[in-house]
Amino acid sequence: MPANLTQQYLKAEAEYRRATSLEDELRLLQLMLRELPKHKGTDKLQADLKQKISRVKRESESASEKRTRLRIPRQGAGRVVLIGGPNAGKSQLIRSMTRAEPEVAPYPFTTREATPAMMPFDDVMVQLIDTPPIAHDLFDAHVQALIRGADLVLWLIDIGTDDGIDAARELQEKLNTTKTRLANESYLDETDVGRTYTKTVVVLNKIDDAEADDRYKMLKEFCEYDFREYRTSATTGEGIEELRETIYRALDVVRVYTKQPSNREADMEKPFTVRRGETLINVAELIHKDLVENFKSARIWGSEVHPGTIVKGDYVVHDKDIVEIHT
Ligand SMILES: Nc1nc2c(ncn2[C@@H]2O[C@H](COP(=O)(O)OP(=O)(O)OP(=O)(O)O)[C@@H](O)[C@H]2O)c(=O)[nH]1
Ligand SMILES: [Mg+2]
Repeated sequence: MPANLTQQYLKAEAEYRRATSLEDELRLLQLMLRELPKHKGTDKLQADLKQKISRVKRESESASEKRTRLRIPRQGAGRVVLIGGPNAGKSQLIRSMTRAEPEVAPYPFTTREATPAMMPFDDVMVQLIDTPPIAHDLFDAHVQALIRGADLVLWLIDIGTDDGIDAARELQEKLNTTKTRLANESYLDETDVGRTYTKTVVVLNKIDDAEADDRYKMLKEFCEYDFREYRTSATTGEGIEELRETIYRALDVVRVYTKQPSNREADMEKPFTVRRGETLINVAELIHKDLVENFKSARIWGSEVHPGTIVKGDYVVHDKDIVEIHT
């Protein structure tokens, strides 16, 4: 018996074959099932569709489980995400700035999953996240989410090989197809809901290569951007200290040390960090939620006040303030 498939069915089927996400596959399979004329001649097709639908549902469930598992908790004074084309040196840079030892290899696509590491700067720690490469056919949804939630993006460009220049352009084109964008400062686009811009600096890596200067000129011809640029060699260590300081400064945080009312000395080992312009209450939130509820006043020792000045919760903290909170 002929199936007499409708135009709507055939259209949905054609779209299904081109679908690139599980969500689209599911939606189109369900549409096909609805559009399918129900009679003896389509029994087998109906069964096939139902089977495919349950398979796609199972797959998308496990994909979302995986995403949840991959969620990386925020730690330290800020979150910095390293992105770049394949082989740019992201993992090597993480190795030279932290104690982590991600796999580094002379071939592309070595890093498969986003992985956090902690970078020390003075007496604070900053979270750096290594990511899988971005290429014309590859931009992990998890990496997109990480960029959107980052305080700073380091965009690594490989000026040690000609491929690095092509890869930089590919990354830029790929990003332009998404609602995730890079900019000099972070902000939300008010005219396009959901589009976010994340503060970014460019890291020109592999400056130890003999032809790095020529490649930089080539890069400027092929790739337009106005981010601040830093030059590094992740293998020799050149430029790394400057980059470390740049990262810390870009986060624009202040350090606050706490002192217990019963102790003479403050704990100068481990500061709390808040964004510049934030108040004592924001500091209290980091220490303990009870402290916020029961907050009465605080005494401050620091560069901007007389020693031991008594203040309220709306006091804007300064770098290296010592605070003694009273409840
Ligand atoms: N000469 C030179 N080689 C470098 C530098 N940084 C990284 N490399 C080399 O470049 C290759 C790739 O480094 P990775 O750190 O694995 O690159 P990646 O960006 O993490 O690569 P994927 O994980 O595949 O995206 C390795 O052979 C590194 O030793 C550098 O500054 N100079
Ligand atoms: Mg890597």
